[in-house]
Amino acid sequence: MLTFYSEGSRLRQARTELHDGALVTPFECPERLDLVLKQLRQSGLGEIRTPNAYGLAPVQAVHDKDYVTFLANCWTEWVSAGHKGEAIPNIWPARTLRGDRIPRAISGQLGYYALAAETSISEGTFEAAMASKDVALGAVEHTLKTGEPSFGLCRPPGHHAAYDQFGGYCFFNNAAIAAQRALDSGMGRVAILDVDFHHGNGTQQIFYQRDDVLFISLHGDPEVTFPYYSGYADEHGQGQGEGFNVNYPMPPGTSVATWMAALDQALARIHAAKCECLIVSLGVDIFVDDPISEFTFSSEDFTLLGKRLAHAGLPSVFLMEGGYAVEAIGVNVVNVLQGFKQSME
Ligand code: OKP
Ligand code: ZN
Repeated sequence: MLTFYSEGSRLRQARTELHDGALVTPFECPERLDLVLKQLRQSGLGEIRTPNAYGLAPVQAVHDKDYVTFLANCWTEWVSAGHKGEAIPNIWPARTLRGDRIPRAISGQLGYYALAAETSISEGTFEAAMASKDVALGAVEHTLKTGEPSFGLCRPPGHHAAYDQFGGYCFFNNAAIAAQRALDSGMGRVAILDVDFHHGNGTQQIFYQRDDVLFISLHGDPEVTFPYYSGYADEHGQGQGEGFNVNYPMPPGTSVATWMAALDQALARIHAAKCECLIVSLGVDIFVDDPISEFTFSSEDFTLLGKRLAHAGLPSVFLMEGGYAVEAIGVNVVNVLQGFKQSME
């Protein structure tokens, strides 16, 4: 199985994340790449390739043009406005304010385009987001061409990024960009299965009114976990998209057996909807020792997950989402991929 990876992903070197009322070193850090690359190299899973540069068109196929321009210019504008730290929003068009204006000042634009405050924009963030979507596109192109599975070691992650909003460590929605590419190449319907601990609110929002992408997410109950305002079981999709969005929220501490039972339901829906290709938003923050998440996967459970995903029998693309600074993230990712590879017929 090929892996796609870009050195450009290292250009995101943020120093600050708003966490527990303090500015801390971000959990979503470049060392995550090293941990995964190290295990991939030891595993003999397959070659690691650098993707082509695919430009902005595939980004603009799922994101707002003005949002992309905002991300491209944000750091420069922030610095030239004289701000000292990294770009962090501190006001939003909240429910009682106007949501129909995009202010001229970068501080006003930040709140307009942000859905959360933990994620700063730093020098190189846009360039890293570009590299990350190229990784996703390289992976999906390879799978479309060969039918073989592929792994995109995306960083920064993507599943919280919506049509015109960043947050939750995400800027461009890599899975959505890859799914759109698969549709544009002639696929009739694509499934995106999001196994990250956090609900993939961005992916849900991008495809909410569409029936050509089936979005299914297993995640921590938003009543008590990020992103709080999305990911409930009654979000089914809208209009044409009715029935093509499925959420399985589960409480903190949920057993692997319960989680796997939800996965089986998800796979049955993917089969019933006649999806032609599977994109997995692969967050390994469901690991028991993840520092910011509350599910209970062991490293061996990830092998089991890979095996079950192979039973769907679809051309599959794995795209990295979350999983934080613990040595085990490399092992856990490789276990999914090895489990998948071993179970393919
Ligand atoms: C990104 B991805 C934890 C607060 C959570 C943001 C989490 C972003 C997760 N105390 N803050 O889905 O792994
Ligand atoms: Zn997550």
